[in-house]
Amino acid sequence: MEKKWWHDKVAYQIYPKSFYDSNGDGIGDIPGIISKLDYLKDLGVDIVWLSPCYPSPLADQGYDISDYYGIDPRFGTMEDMEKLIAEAKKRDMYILMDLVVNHCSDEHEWFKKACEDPNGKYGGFFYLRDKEEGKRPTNWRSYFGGSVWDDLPGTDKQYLHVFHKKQPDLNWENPELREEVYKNINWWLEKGLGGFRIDAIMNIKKALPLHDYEPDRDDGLCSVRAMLAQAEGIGEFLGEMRDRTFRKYDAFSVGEVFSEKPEELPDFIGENGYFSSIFDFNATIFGKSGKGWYDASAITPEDYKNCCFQAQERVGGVGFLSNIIENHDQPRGVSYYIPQGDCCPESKKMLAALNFMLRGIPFIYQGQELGMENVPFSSIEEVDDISSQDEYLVALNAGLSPEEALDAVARYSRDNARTPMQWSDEPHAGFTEGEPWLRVNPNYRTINAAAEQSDPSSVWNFYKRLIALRKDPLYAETIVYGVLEPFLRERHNLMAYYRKGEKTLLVIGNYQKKEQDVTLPAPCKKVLLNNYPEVSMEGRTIRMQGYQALILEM
Ligand code: TEU
Ligand code: CA
Repeated sequence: MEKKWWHDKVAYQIYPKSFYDSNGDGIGDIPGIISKLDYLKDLGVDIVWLSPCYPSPLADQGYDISDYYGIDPRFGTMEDMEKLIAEAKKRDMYILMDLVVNHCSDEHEWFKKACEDPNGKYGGFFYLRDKEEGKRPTNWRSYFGGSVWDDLPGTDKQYLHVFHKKQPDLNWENPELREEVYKNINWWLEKGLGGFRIDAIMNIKKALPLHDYEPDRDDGLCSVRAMLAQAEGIGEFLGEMRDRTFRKYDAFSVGEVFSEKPEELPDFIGENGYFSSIFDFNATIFGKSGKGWYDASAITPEDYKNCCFQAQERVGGVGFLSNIIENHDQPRGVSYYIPQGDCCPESKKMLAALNFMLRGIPFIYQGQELGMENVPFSSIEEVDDISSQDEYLVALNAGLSPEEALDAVARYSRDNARTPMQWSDEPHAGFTEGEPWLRVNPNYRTINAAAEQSDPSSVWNFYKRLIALRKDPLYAETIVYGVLEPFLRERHNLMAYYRKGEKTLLVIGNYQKKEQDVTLPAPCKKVLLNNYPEVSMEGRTIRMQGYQALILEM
């Protein structure tokens, strides 16, 4: 396999609105990110992905872009962005921006022009259909609830939006639109970006001609996913985008890809794939229900193990997955993947080790390195996120009581990950000197960067050691390129695997509170990482403590 500059990197996702506020308006900003670059460098991060900071009405927190060539004044200026890229470069770091081109904002000038002249050039940038009284062009339900169709203001047409109504879908079938997208990507890459994370990209190809599918809820609508499953030919768009943009710059591109077909993996992330990498969402989507969040089933340690191993098997040596525990759309991983009541520094570190040592590119979401946890929501009024608000209504409509509905939403709410980063035990966790836009998690007095950086046994320092291990010249080749082989796969609540390359490493996590004995197949040369002070070993049998994680050189 041809080696690429990003293979051995460690990436970190920043949600700008909640990372660090430099000017006291309660909103995180780019100067704030610049001032924390040394913090990230110290941790060992190489690649920083910023969730969107383009001009936006923030209907979906920036995933609704009104100008692809700007920076939202709330986040800073273009000079700030250029400075961020330059400051990152000085530290051998790379900045990725978020490429949100399945849709724009209804406040983008393209959309405004489409409203003025739906039959003109910009009408062709969107999916427009003639409005018929009492009927929608198709019966698809948007990801955020309700029909995907809304009236195109001032016209007798309707437009398609698979997400929020303020996020009209762009028509990728139109070559003029595609040219605009490529021009914009190249414009940013010329500024020295390392690449892009590519949002919701599987939605750009619709199954044509548009038509109804079998309804899947009482609302008479069907999930837009039913249509996507029938869409063919997305590769033509993705290959063209790669050739016209990323490839020329040797840029890193990581796709938010939910529904690729297994046989298409080589096209997506193989040598000369459409993307450098795609996220592994196998554990993220486990147990989710077509009915809504309220109907989802919990994920157990066994499920988590199987999800990771299945994804690893599927990809094998074809390419590189990007491995995540959480992101801005998910609850906090430690609250989600660790059985209720067992969330503690040891279990957080175990989850970190098990995920981080998988083959692929590790992505850390801001605060994950501190072991930040879900938020104790006490009322739906405290929830800002549009997706959570919709899911609350879905749960109520399904007959749940308000308490039960809140409970379901609290477990999955995207706001769990969106509360301000916990920097210190100062007011508002040191995130802002003003009033934060979203309430800080009350546990910031104990879970915060300042406290953890000075505590050698903290979750933060464990992450730092994991990253250092990945970069250790003795082990880097094995951790980056070595094959993954499950060990004692059938053993209940044990997740263990080999990484075999120049060296042989064994990663073992006792995924439960109870201790459990593990007999090694061969002598262990060295303990590379341990989330406990000691290893209790008799002969070749290790008595693993509750949630103990070990990385051994064999
Ligand atoms: O998410 C795409 C996506 O599939 C989401 O619908 C996801 O399932 C949902 O957030 C769960 O509630 C991307 C972005 O990551 C997300 O923040 C945006 O809201 C969305 O695209 C629209 O741009
Ligand atoms: Ca600010």
